[in-house]
Amino acid sequence: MDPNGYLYVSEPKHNRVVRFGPALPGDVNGSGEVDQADVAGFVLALLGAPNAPKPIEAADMNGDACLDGEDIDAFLQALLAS
Ligand SMILES: [Ca+2]
Ligand SMILES: [Ca+2]
Repeated sequence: MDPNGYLYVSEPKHNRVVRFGPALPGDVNGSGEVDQADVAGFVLALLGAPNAPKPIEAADMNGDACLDGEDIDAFLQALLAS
């Protein structure tokens, strides 16, 4: 995912790169907004649970490519701002 929140998925078979986005940080269920429905998925992603929603990068709030406690604050703020 690039700094603007776009997600790139390459399709070598079709010789192209598909761009998704902009992805909304914290919107782990892809509904277009960060709300209470994202809380469970965010926690699962944070814990690295096998049934976490994909892409788990959606839960990476600060864009440092890892999910950790530093993302919790930003997630809560996005949640409260919704
Ligand atoms: Ca959502
Ligand atoms: Ca992070």
